Amino acid sequence: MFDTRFDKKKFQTEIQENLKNLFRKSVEDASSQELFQAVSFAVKEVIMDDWMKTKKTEKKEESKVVVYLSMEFLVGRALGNNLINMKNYKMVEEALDELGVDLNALEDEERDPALGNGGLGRLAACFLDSLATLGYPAYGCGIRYRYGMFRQKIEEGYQKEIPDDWLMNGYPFELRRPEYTQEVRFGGNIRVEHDEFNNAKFIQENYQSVNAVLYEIPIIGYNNHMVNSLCVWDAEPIVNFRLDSFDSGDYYKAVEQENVARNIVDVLYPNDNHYAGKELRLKQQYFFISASLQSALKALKERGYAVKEMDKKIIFQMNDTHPTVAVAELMRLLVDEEGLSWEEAWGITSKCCAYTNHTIMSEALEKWPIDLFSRLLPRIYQIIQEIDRRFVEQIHQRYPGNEEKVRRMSILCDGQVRMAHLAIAAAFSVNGVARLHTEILKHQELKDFYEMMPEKFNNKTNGVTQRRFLLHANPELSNWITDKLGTEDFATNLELLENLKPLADNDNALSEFMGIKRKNKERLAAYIKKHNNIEVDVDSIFDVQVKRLHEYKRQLLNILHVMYVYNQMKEHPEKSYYKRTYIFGAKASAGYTRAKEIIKLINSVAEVVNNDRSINGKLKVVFIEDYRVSNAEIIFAAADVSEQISTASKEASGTGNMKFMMNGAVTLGTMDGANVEIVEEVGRENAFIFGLSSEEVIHFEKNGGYNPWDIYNQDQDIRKVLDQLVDGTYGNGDKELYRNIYDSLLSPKDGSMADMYFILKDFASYRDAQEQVDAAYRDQKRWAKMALLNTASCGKFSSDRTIEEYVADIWHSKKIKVGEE
Ligand code: 26W
Repeated sequence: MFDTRFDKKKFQTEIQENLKNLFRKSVEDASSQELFQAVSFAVKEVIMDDWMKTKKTEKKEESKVVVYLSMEFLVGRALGNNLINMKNYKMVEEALDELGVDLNALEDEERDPALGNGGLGRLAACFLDSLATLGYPAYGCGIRYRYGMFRQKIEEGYQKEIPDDWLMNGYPFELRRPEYTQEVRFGGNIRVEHDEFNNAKFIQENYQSVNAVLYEIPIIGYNNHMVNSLCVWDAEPIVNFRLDSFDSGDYYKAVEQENVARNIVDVLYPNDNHYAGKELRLKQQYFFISASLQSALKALKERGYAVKEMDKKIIFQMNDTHPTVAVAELMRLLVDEEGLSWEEAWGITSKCCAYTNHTIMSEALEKWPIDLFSRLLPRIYQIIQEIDRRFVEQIHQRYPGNEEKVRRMSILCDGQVRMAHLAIAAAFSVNGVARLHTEILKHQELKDFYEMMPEKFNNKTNGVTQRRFLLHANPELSNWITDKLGTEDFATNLELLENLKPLADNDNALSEFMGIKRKNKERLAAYIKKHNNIEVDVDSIFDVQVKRLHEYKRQLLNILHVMYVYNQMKEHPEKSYYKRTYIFGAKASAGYTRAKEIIKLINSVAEVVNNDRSINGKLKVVFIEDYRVSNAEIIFAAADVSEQISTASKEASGTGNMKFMMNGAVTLGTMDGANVEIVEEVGRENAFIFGLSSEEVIHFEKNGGYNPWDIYNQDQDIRKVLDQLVDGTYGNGDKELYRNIYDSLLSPKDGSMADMYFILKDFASYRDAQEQVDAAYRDQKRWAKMALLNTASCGKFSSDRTIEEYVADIWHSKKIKVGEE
């Protein structure tokens, strides 16, 4: 079904007009990039009507709006996804075909807007897609980074970071909205004045300020004409002096302002799960939060509401602690600017703000040094002091004389501002992102807070959007499902996939299903041939681990196991091994040395293994360069095995695991994050589970770990693999190349716990699970059944379900319908 409002002829004319106006060219002499631009602008033109209608309806219905505050929105390419959601993909494909243009090739001309690191940013993008699809008025608020996540090049096995100049050719879908510009102030000092009633007024002086300029990106609902906005802020200097009449003081001030503005939105911090405490990052945080909150307040008033009604009309969802300064900024706006009393303002703030926790990794916790914080945000710091004073009073009341509690829970402590504590003290809702994660928060990490305020805590298991990760990423499978179910409704109701379950006993259906997997493997094999110049066999098992490189995610366990398998093949050539292609994709934070060493190791192993003719190509290792949303879509569709092997308790949820499952890959994983719930849905017999449980891990951690030397001494195969790290096998003769990795597993030089992530402890169990994978795949029918049942059981993991839970338990917002008129 096509959208009737999309006229093919008109659309073609529009493209030609755009080519003429933008580039003075016709279809015949335009480049692919120019065509991409012209087509995107033609699509945007259609979007505009729905966008205007959505805003009108939202105002008319007096909707409560969700404001999703996030430092990251990893939206991925827009063109194809927008067409899918507008239900015009096929029609545009046809229209372009008639002009002799290939839509697929145009899609590849779009740079990924990489305004995020990994899970947290991509989750935000999935949520926006679901909000629009379900009909909830919502705004994403974030930063328009000039440079997004760096592009990764692999040179001689090492990661090189290349700046991501994603705006190089312009971004056709954004809209600049200078009329919504907000001023944001930094630094200076606070002067207190008293009015005739002795009310204190707080005046910020000698500050530097910048303009926040709004860009809107349309977020299109699926088949419902709803268009929400992703609002991203750019920084510009405030120029308010005349060149002909400035005195030198003004001039220098103006140049200074320009400098403050210039670098704020320059670049996304590429740290995932690691806090670095950089002043510029705090600037970024306050910059987008102040701009977003000021404009929310303005919009509220413009719609004719009293400030005191704010909690009925707006909800701020804080995506991790990164936007938590919102709590204090809202208090400032309400108290200093709107003249509310502290109590009134706190009542509103705590009813408007909710907080999502995405990690228990202690090194990820944001704690700002007080001197830095108070220098940059003097008034905000005062407000946090008052919030802390009152919070500590509450703790005292509840636990009289318990100074230890106060020390553990206060917001300000040891010269630092603890952002998570600020978030929990202020928010009415604190949620984790998978059941296990929430339980760990309640009973370990945030135990004190849960004990004092249990009513705030709740779980919202993550989900992903099937529009991008099934419909767009895997059209073959989507069409097949449509055919089998006799409906496309799974696009908005993923639970319908359950009706595929009977097909698990239908030989025909199973072979069709695996036929589609094969086609998708061919597509990935072609990508690999083109980018890596490696031939991979589509009949081999595609065993995939793609995600950020982090020690807790244990790519190291995976590659050590590959080294083990390779040794086995060499030592026992008589044994049979099912052909396997191990596929990795991962970016390491620029400053994360260990992570970079692991990338180098993976590439070194690939080099040795892929060029060893004696193993007859039974084993291939591929490292996919520059893993990002666009190539992820190709990868998920082609995977047989989904590696989700984090140390139990460390992965809050994982969302890649869900994307693999949706596309019929079988999980090989630990009982961590959302894997627990995946296994619950698909059945333990349709996954490969191994390793320590989260309780066991936590128990070992509390008792100082375990002794990895016992394993080294007892298991000769593991010993051999470890020795190979330091005997030059994979170092081109350099024995020192992987010494640090070796030491981290057996005897860390920095006094930290040996094998902190229990890689050797879980190795034997992982090896067993891998052998089970091998055996299961040999039985093609059994495998097909498992794979199909994974797709059929993924219904729970739609972000539509997640969003409905947020609405029911936290946001309480209402759907709107954007009319045809
Ligand atoms: C301050 C540095 C920093 C940067 C990013 C700290 C923490 C983060 C993120 C919270 C890390 C992150 O992306 N966490 C992931 O969030 C996903 C969405 O909920 C989960 O699925 C992943 O398990 C979790 O690692």
